[in-house]
Amino acid sequence: MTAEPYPLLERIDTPQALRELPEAELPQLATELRDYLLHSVSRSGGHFAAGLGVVELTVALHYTYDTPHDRLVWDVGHQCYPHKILTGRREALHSIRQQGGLAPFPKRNESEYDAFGVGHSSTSIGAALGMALASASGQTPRKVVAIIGDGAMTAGMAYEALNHLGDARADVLVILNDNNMSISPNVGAMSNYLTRMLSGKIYSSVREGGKRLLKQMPPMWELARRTEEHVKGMIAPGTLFEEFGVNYFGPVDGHDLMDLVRILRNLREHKGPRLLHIVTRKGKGYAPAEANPVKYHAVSRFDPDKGMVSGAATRKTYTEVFGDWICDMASRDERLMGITPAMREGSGLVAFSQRFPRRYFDVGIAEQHAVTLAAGMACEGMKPVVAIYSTFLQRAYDQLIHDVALQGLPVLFAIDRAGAVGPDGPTHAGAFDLSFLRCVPNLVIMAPSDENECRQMLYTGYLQEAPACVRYPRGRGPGAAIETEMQALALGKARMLRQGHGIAFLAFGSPAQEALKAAQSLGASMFDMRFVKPLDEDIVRNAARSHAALVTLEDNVLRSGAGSAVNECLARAGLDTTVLNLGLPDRFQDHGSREQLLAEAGLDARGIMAQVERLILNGDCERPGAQVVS
Ligand SMILES: Cc1ncc(C[n+]2csc(CCOP(=O)(O)OP(=O)(O)O)c2C)c(N)n1
Repeated sequence: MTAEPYPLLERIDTPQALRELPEAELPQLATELRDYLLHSVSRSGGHFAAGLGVVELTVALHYTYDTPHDRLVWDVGHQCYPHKILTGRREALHSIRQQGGLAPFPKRNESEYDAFGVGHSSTSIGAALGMALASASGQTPRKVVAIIGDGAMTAGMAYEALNHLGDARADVLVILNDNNMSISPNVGAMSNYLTRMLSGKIYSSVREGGKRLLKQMPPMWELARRTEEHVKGMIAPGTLFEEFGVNYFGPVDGHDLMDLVRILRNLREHKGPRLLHIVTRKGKGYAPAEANPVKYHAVSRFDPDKGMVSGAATRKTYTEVFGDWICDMASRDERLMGITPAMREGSGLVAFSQRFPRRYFDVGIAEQHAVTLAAGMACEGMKPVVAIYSTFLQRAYDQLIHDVALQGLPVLFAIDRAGAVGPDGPTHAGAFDLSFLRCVPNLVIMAPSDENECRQMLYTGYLQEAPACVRYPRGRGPGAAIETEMQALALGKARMLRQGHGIAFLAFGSPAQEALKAAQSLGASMFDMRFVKPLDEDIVRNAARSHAALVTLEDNVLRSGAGSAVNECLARAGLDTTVLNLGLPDRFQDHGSREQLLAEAGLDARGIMAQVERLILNGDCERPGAQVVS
């Protein structure tokens, strides 16, 4: 960046300084803020297009609300970069998502301006309502604003909170940031409804009318009355939000900063549940991002003058392996239905959605519904495949147990981003699925050690007459040759990768590659366990009898994970073998690269060797049943 290209922005170290600026300088500040965001994120990578879309809104909010006393609750939080810049973190923005740097999302212990920690979507209205009710119960009076996108408005949680908000009559302003985009183009009846509201004559007349109202700057009650009547009259009979008991204002242009300031000033003085509908453009102000907001939702580093250029990849990611498999499988079996909760790109379903549009279902950010929908399809003889990130499957846990597993329905869960995820931080960690899945009856759980195994496991799971899960990590595998032919694996059977002596490594999924290196150096035996459930208990018992010690490895928290399954098996068999369990620690790991997080957990070859030497070779290892936390 050139020296001092941001004369106004560089003076804003706190929102207080922003509030001291004359209103006339705000547009210039917004221009600088947008430019700063572009240049910083193009150097660091990170979430981008959503932030560009809320530059004016962020300036207007901090200008009109008394932050941090008043609470701004950002939904998902991927759009919070401008907020971080204006709240004392400008200079640190370049470090975002890197180990030791700024967190990728709002985080309460990073800044007093981050009122609520986020990462998973659609929590903002509920959290804001909680804060408003706390404030109303005699605590410090304050204003609370929830900022939620139209994508995040596809989730059940948002409606559960609206339902409560309208009834509680609590003092919350919800700002609906409508850009007609989720990560992909937004879907669903709500999205269609918002589009209809904005279309054609209704929108322009409301907008023009709204502007006239605002220019006259009437006293608040008058504005409220007239705006309400106006909106009721124009869009009526009452918006959906009003049916919920939430006063609706809008739609207004979310890039007209001066209007936003005036509207927010008025709404701030208003009481009760109210919703301001703003219309913005995702990627606003950077032409490549406006043209392709999906591509610029989250970016790696790029040259602002040239835009993002995709590099030629040599090895396939696990996501791509899944994307190829589901297309191959769908062309063989017409019963296959592919389901994603709003993650078409991230889950590798773009080709499937294009080739099999009638069997492709993007249900919006609705993980719970995605799983129950699959259960319903399975009841009728279909073969649903739910493509879901490990972290988001947490949302659908009851549906997985109650709707799928309990009924023994053949739903295949393709669980992406399992294990350490990396730059998105603890909100997106896939560290828990083995623990929370292993205890559910009727499930088959597989973890591939390479790309080909992933493909064969997906096929194996698909053939089951019961629910099955394949959990695979973010990024690329070791580069195994992928067989086009699909072959079902023997259920619950591990495979030996190396015959050694003394120590046996039992690896579950992706740590197998690093474990193999360690096993080679130590002359140890090595098993690719493949199945976390059913566990290959014969292999476990035999390995325990023929080796002095076992080392289990998994890309999952140690607590209740695959290593625990081995410990339980040994305890049941009365085997007193020395066991070292390696896996992710019993704490939330901060953001960093996936490799850094794995190394931090001692799951790289070096870490594995060091722990084995310390804990086994020095005779310092705990007995089976006890966890050795790295
Ligand atoms: C529970 C959950 N599921 C999926 C995601 C992944 N995700 C992050 S942002 C996003 C789209 C959000 O769209 P919207 O709220 O409209 O914000 P925009 O990016 O359009 O500004 C999705 C699906 C998530 N964060 N949380």
